[in-house]
Amino acid sequence: MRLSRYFLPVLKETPREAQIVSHRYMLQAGMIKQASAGIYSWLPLGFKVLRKIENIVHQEQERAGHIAIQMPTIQSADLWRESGRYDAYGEEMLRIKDRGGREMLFTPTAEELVTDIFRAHVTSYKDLPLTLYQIQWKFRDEVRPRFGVMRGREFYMKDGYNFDLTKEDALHAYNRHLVSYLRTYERMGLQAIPMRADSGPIGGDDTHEFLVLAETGESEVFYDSQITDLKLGARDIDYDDHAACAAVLDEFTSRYARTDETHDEALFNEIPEERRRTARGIEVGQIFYFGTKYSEAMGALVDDGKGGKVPVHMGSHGIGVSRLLGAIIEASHDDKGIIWPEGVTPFHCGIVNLKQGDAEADAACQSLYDSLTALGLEPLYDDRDERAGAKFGTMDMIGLPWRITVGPRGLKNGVVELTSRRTGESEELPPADAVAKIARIYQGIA
Ligand code: P5A
Repeated sequence: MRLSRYFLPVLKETPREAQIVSHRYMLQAGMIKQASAGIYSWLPLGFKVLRKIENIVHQEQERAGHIAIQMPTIQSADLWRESGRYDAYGEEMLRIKDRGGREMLFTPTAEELVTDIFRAHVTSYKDLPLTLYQIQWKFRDEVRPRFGVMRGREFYMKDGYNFDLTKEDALHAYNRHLVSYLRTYERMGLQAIPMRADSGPIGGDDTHEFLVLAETGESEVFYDSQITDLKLGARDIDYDDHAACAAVLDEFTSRYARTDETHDEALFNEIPEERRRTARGIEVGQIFYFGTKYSEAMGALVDDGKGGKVPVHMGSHGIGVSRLLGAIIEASHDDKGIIWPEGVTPFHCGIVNLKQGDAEADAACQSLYDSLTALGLEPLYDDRDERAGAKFGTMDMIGLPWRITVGPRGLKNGVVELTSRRTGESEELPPADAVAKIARIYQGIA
């Protein structure tokens, strides 16, 4: 993409309404624009990152054997009456009437709708296990929408639902989700710690939230510092292997880590004092096992193979896809702007032409652009007629991990400059070597 033809409305001034850095940078980098309280338009740069995050989520869901569907955002109140949640959900639910006076709502989550799909089509244990998921907009009329996409009213969520014959199988689905979530967050450059939590309006006893530690997080968390040493890394866990998934759950949840909802001071104090940590965290996901809560209420039964009909065991699992943009920025920025991890960056690298209009510099930039593009990479070429300082400022704010700077002086010696956004370190090298280096960095990522 050439910056002169792109739509990147970078703000010169610091937006006053933003209280936390991710919100400020998302506005300043021209990623989002507020439409009304807690509701945002996604501008090109923000939309690109949202799509990258969404793709990672899809890939990891598919790897775990989960099947994508798409359910509507507007649902009938009748279904929610069957589960008893229409009244129980309270003011967070946006309720709408259609022209016939029928009560509808904008989905805050979709346990009821997916259970309705299941009961219409699945009648036998032979069709289990089954996990259906979607990535879809949700609406919750939060009392205090704030911090931009962190706590929106409209937000983008991956929501998945497992259907199993037995509790044991459903607990395997729970563990499998835990493993796949750890992988998903690590690919985005995040450490998200599973913590025992409270199930709230979704229900059930078993539930873990995934928290990214950040000073601006809304949740207070208590944990054993040893937990931050854990990493899934390159381990290739077989998602069908119950014992292997359960072992990961044990490894990642055996140490004390809880949100304030479930915090137990006495248990916490059993950890050696030097390992006790109190901090704040951003909740980027949550997994639930709630058994037959919805299947019993809504009659989602299957033949059990022994002549009987039994309600299926279920759980649901959510990732805050739009919130993740905020969480990643909170975890990865400096005072000049965002620093995108390679896995989610909107463009793979920037090309800065220090002397637009100079025949040699223009040709070198164009050639770099073509070579990178031919390799399947997406560069953002700042071809505007602007001062170098302004070009660097924009690149630093929007946070592309790599920048190639091209100027007549370097070109005389046959070199361009390659700079890491994270470390600030630069090296001079021939253009072809810069391209090769960037291609190597993104191998297996892009
Ligand atoms: C699990 C999927 C559920 O709704 N039902 C379907 C279950 N879980 S949850 O914890 O309530 O939400 C899942 C994740 O969505 C994100 N989230 C939000 N993101 C932005 N703004 C909001 N107002 C908001 N509310 C929830 C969180 O990341 C949460 O973990």
